[in-house]
Amino acid sequence: MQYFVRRQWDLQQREHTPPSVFENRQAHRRDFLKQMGLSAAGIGLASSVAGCAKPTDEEIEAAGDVGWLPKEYAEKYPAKQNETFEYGRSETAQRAAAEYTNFYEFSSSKDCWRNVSKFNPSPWSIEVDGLCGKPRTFDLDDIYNLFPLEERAYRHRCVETWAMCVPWTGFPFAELLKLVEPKPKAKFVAIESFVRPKEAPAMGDDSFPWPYTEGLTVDEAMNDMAFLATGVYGEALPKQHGAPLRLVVPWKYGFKSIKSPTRITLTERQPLTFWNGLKPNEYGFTANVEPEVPHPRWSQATEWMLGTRKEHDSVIYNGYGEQVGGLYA
Ligand SMILES: Nc1nc2c(c(=O)[nH]1)N[C@H]1C(S)=C(S)[C@@H](COP(=O)(O)O)O[C@H]1N2
Ligand SMILES: [Mo]
Repeated sequence: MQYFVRRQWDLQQREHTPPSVFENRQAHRRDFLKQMGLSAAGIGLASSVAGCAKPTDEEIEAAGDVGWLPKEYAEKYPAKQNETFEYGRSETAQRAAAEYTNFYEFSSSKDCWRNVSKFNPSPWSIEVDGLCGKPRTFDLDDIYNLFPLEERAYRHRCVETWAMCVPWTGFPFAELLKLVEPKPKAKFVAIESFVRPKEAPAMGDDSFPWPYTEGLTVDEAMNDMAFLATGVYGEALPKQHGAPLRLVVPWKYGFKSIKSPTRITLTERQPLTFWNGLKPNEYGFTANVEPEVPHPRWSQATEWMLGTRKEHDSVIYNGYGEQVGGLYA
């Protein structure tokens, strides 16, 4: 079976893809249909199917439903701010980050918050297995009890050129891995998300090779920057950000930061991963932020911030070269 997914922007060939292509696909689609000379009726239909009034902050907040985590947890497991991390830019508005998300299990059009109501992130468990001395399964209580939480201000750079600055709450991925004692033979971690088509409507689209999968080398996973986030903006993770927890690898393109994992396997060989398997020429396994290396369909030299659309030059390793450059020397 061939997993070729055609998107309207496959046809767009410019050096710098304008943010509108990623931010407002429906408008882009209308332009595209116009260019193709399609009738006004067709255009009207396309936009009426897609057209939705601008949601209120309350609607977006309610949809994210951070109530999946019992309120007492905030008191029982307070997070300490880690001052070593700074954005070097303005923080992204909470609403802007919650409204525009990539979570293909729920939608491929950024509006995942509209489709997460059936998703139930609690109870949850993560099985850790493969080449390790102490394989085990962690439930949410284990995770909250075992790992002291801290807050880190991180930049995030999606391969599609949008970016955000958000305060994640969580703990280093290394802390979890150390507990299972990886064997020297283990060179990679393979990470797998859930399969719940009844809770995640877009999983019914079987042109995608579900579950979503990602991977890192063990050295990358053990680097202090690799973070497992249980919250953002001082609250539990809204469902569309990857409740109940998600990986954050801020020196790599965003697709490496897998949401809602259920299984982590230590392996000797590089695992097959979701986007790398679908389109290997567009989405590499390593996928470090490298502004000099263009995506085959757009430049990676600049990025634009969610909410403000402010443009910035992109920076090698997303500006985290001091922390992770040694991994690639
Ligand atoms: N399970 C899963 N994880 C995922 C994705 C996804 O579709 N499914 N999208 C990735 C992409 S492309 C990006 S840019 C980030 C986006 O994180 P955010 O939507 O919380 O900002 O999540 C990543 N993690
Ligand atoms: Mo992304």
